[in-house]
Amino acid sequence: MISGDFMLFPQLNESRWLFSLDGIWNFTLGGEAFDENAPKSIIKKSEKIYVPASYNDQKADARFRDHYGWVYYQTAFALPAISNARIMLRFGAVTHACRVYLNGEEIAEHTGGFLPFEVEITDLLNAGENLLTVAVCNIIDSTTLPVGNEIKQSMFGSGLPHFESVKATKIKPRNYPNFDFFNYSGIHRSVCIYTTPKEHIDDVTVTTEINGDSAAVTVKTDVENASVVIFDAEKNEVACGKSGEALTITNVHLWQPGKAYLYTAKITYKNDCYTQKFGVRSVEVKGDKFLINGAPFYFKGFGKHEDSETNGRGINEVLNIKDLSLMKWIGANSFRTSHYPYSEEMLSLCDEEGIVVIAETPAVGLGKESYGKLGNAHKKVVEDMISRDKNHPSIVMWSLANEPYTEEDCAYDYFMPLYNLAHKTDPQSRPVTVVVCNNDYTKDKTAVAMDVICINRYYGWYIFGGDLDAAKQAMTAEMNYFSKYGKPLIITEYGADTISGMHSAVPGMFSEEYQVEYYKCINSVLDSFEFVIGEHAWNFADFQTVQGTMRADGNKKGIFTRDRKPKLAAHYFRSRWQNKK
Ligand code: GCB
Repeated sequence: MISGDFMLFPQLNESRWLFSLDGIWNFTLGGEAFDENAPKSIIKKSEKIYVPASYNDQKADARFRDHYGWVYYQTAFALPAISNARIMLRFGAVTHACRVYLNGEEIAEHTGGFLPFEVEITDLLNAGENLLTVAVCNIIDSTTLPVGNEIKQSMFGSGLPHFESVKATKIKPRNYPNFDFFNYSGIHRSVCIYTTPKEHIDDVTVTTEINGDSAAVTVKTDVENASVVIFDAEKNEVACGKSGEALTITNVHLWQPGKAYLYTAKITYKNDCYTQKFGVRSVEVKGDKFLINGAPFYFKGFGKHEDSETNGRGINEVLNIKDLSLMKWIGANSFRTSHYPYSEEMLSLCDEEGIVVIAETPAVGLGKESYGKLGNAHKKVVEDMISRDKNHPSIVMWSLANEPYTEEDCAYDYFMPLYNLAHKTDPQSRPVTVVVCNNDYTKDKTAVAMDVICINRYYGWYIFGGDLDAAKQAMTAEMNYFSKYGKPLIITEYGADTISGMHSAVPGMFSEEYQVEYYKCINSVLDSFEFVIGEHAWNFADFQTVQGTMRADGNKKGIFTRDRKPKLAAHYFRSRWQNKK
């Protein structure tokens, strides 16, 4: 059994145990085809690998970095005697698809690399040692999110006659991402075992409504008649009642960008209890403004990645702390979880730190042909992401996709049901968007149908590279075009690759000075349009990508280096953002 609908973050409390399986596991690289025998026995000649983290950069070995296909993880554990409980095995994220085996028997299968899944193991455990094996596949193609290209071999030279002899020999298959970040893979987030009483709470949904100085708070659960007690941040009880009832908090403290305030709901049902943090805040799009708690909000910040040296895309909580601290240092107030749902741990940290988040699905790289091929995958990831993340006050908008092809009506027909689904699934009905970057923006009907128009644009880099005068004119023309829709617009990406330490008196592409001049130029355009309600520089930090002629050890558009050193542009943004609105 796999549960995907209800995704309460595991917790240790009076009624629930929580055991971590993170640590050093046994590991072996497999091939393109799934090996039936690998999960059945202890992996022979295994290597050591750390969980959670990508496996790609943990070894000084290109076979790990460039691996294509299946890998096998294994660990053994024993549990203390636990009676009368339901025992769950939970994975925070395994990228991209996996099969899970307990003591040689397959117990779960999951597709989608950025959201949690869990399986009940109460009746499957041995009294002593248990063997847990996880087979993980990293193949991406036109049916997966994110989308991969349908080629498996090195592209260079293909089609040229004198390369036919090379092609005829065995060239190792590889993934060709249709996106610009490294296809890091493996067990990326924590693995744990947790218990609940047999009769238990599976889902909690908190909604709030501000009425003057007070707020009505409703805590819904999947079980009937749970009792609810609400505590303020100082742990004083401020309201109590039953699940489903509107409870009143008087003299309410709002959750504000940069000034977070969290309440805690303690929910008790029979012998089970669960505590859920929440914030009281409102989000609304009105005319061409984005209102948080009724006040216009200007998004200052970044598109980001979950990406770091050695960990790859694996959760890195130290870096999460550092990143939010650097955001405060630079005067940013927000980021987008480009291009996939980030860890629950990061979103909770944003709740605590008052950082505003645009949460994005892993739908990146969608060409026109994707619309017929993805089946229910996109719908499911929208539902699952919102079910997991609905209670985070930091999240103020959902992004359905990054840069899908939207120059034709088929895109509108594809995205409108997803737009409606997101609104329907979200108990707060937050604004919904899709982030676009079309060659001919005048043909796009999809982005402008969303609650907020979100545009990625690279005038002065990919288009008019090195010519900031032309970039300014093109950006002005595009903003003039979008101003007629009467909707708010965020520039969700703009940027220039910059090699840290490269300087030029006359700013040229790739130099730190050019990055500053580029941003000054584009920002001067953004500042002249009232309906522009945000600027997210691409990217917060340099990050790893597939190797290629366009990338020198990854994408260098970071305002910080990959190890979080500020480039010149960081100081420029710091003085801009500390003084802006
Ligand atoms: C984009 C993509 C982003 C890339 C960026 C770039 O438009 O959304 O994933 O990394 O451009 O730097 O090319």
